[in-house]
Amino acid sequence: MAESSEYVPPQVWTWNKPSGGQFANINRPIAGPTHDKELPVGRHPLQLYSLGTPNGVKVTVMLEELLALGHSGAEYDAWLIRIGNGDQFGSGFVAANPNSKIPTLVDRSGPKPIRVFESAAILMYLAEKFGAFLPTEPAARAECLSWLFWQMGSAPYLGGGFGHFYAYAPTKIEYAIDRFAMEVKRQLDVLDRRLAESQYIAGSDYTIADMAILPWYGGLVKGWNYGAAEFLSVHEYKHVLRWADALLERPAVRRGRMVNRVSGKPESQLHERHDASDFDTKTQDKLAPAT
Ligand SMILES: N[C@@H](CCC(=O)N[C@@H](CS)C(=O)NCC(=O)O)C(=O)O
Repeated sequence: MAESSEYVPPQVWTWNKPSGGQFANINRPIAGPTHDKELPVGRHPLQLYSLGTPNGVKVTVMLEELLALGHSGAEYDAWLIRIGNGDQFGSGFVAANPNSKIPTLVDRSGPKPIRVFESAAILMYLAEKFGAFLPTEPAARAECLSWLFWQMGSAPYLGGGFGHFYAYAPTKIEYAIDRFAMEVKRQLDVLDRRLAESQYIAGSDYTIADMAILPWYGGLVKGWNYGAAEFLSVHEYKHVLRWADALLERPAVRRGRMVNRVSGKPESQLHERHDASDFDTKTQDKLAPAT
């Protein structure tokens, strides 16, 4: 292994220089707002403040699935939060989510707005509100929630660990990439073994556990995340690929993946969603270029 540079941590860490690497400009060691800005509010009961990242997509897929089932109360406005510009540090956003991360939901259907942050909390909130995609029978429910929280505990090793050091860090550190590649391959094997015996993650029904895991691990085996498909030999995870391909055929998954998306083909990007018809009329290829 290559020699690492001789960094000796000081007695007390201080924030005195940008850490380097992609996203360094939004990293801060303190919480709270940096500026005053109210959040916009649209006409629907549910207001989503998000971005089309793997964590954001979980929620837009869930909302599109609920609408596809006929739950009109799941109509939503999806507002774009550009985290690279620091929108998550506006005062209105921080009031809705003190952790300053997308996705964040505000339910305005009742007498008082209800804020919900953390993607798994949002998925559970919506599943319970509409009675869908979360089994009620105790064993099935336990299996679903176990996999949902498996995703919440595991994905930071994938994104913050592997993805960061493989794709974003300013220098390639063999020790860090080895450590997290090992863990991510182990996680993929966990999923592959599960999906060898089960059609969906939690059993024979499609649930919020599938919605949470798809954008992270499905995206990884499809080669969308970190350009790491070859490096991680993702073709080895045949059952994960079978499952991801099947889910990606679902119309609601296709729509959900377009919402708040700001990269990729123009026809796949619907920056904001305020009406079901926006998928046909407001994707980036249909909007006049800004002058
Ligand atoms: N555990 C959180 C993670 C959310 C998260 O990390 N969101 C990222 C984008 S995927 C974010 O908003 N980053 C902005 C920042 O760190 O300032 C969840 O699942 O909702």
